[in-house]
Amino acid sequence: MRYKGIIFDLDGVICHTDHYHYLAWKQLADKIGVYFDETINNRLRGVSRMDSLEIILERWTGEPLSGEEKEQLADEKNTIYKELLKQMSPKDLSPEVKETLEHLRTRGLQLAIGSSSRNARFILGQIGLGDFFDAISDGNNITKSKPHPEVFLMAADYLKLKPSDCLVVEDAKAGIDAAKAAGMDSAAIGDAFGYSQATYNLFTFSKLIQICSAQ
Ligand code: B16
Ligand code: MG
Repeated sequence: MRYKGIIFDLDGVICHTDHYHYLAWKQLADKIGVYFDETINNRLRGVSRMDSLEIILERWTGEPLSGEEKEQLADEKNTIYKELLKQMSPKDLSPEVKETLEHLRTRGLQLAIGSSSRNARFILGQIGLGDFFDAISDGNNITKSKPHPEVFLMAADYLKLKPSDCLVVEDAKAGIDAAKAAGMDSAAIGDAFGYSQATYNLFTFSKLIQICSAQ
């Protein structure tokens, strides 16, 4: 097989927490009087919590905020977001994603998560995949967010695989760029579909089986 491991982004690939991110940021933005909409929210895909806040604060017109104040705002958003995540359950994992993951495992592939989120383990638990992946590289083990390759290089390292043996599945252009910077092939889905830097485009998640079956 062409690959030995697959590294999956979480939000926008395995499940959809993007709307919860939107609702939580929107609540915070409304509170501090900053304009925020779905288009701005799209720029937050794959971006770390603090970098997301910086994007939202591009429209902030008040006095410059201190690092501590920014941390407080990010914490406030995360509290709202985590409360929303409690609604998630195994019903938020689509049968197509579940069956494809199980099939890929039976083919002997190593499967990992490569997510910018610091809530990745909680989300995986909510959707019933708490013990499924062979490795999890997330926002808690990285210092630089996508498009920096760190999150995927760490995932490959946890799997004990060379980057060139790994395929990354991503919904964010920043994530596709991160895969390329890591020396990994990538498959773009959702918002990243059609992005020129991706190795493959996934019209549907199950198309991964075909890609991985090729020599
Ligand atoms: P948290 P992914 C990313 O997840 C989200 O796409 C992005 O919108 C979010 O800001 C980031 O995680 C950090 O999330 O606040 O939970 O640490 O797409 O890399 O799985
Ligand atoms: Mg994503």
